[in-house]
Amino acid sequence: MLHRRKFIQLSSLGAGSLIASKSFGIKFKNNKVIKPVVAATWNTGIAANIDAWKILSNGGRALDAVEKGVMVTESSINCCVGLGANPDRDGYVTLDASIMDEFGNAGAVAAIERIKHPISVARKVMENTPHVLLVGEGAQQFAVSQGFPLESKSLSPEAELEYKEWLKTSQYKPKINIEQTGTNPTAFAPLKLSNGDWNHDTIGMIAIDAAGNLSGSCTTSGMAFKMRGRVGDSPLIGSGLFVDNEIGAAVSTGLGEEVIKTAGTHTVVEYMRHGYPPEEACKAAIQRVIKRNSIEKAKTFQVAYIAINKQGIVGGYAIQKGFNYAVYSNEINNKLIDSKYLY
Ligand code: SD4
Repeated sequence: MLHRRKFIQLSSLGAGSLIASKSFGIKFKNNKVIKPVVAATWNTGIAANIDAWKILSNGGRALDAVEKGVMVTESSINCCVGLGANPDRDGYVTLDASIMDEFGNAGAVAAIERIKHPISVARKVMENTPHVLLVGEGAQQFAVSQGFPLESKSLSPEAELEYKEWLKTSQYKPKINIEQTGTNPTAFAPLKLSNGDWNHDTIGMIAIDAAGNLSGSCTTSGMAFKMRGRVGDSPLIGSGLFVDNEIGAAVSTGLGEEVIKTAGTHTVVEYMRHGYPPEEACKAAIQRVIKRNSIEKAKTFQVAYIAINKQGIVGGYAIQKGFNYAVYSNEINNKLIDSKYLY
């Protein structure tokens, strides 16, 4: 339950339209709900939102929007997500994805290879199996059985170049989501040096549809040059993605190990259940990550969350400067928003 003093602080932070009910549900003082709304992580969220918005603005289901939206990013061979992304340290591109609908159904795949749209396989896991998560070869076999074509093993030209460069030293120091150059150029080196367009490898998307239902999706190639078999937060329900249609939805990006250890997105949604507005809920979950690390250590990696509540309000928070997310609604016409951050 939200303590009185904390609630007063939140109210002064602009949370005045929310009250926490005795049953932990959230009631809004005014009944205004902004819908539909879609939000997606990073600048790649702009293109993804456009396809999601086509569905939402036509009265479509949030689940369809969050699947179709992130498929745009998965298809882009010059991007960070999907088969065009950097491989693991043995040279294989392995992908993770998860999806959740308004009924709390969930599906996910991890370490899947040679499949262009892991998010759609995750949806098939949710809809056509009694399971939540399929991994590796089994996930690939399932995808093929569902009609997904097996794509080529070869790396994209850009990933090939980066991998060859990495092989020169083969240092096992995955760099992730560090957007600022900072004072220590090694620790803060961006993942992608050439055009600066992206230096992250995940897209997370959350949406509320015209019917007021929530869904979310998350898809990633994980860390570049990761250990073979490494799985991050993105396909783990409650870590990379969580949706509770009574409360809200959240997705994460950043160093997956830290998100997993704090059950990141479930934590965000639970803060919202206790009355925190989305931005404050994300901040509180980020503080949980900091709490189990020294500040010095936390300054060397990135974790970021975005969240949406039942009122259609979107917020985000990150450890480091440089995280952004795109929001599309009737009021906000697909705008990239710089996230607030701790350091
Ligand atoms: C992971 N969270 O596999 C993902 C990586 C990420 O932008 O978000 N990259 O740990």
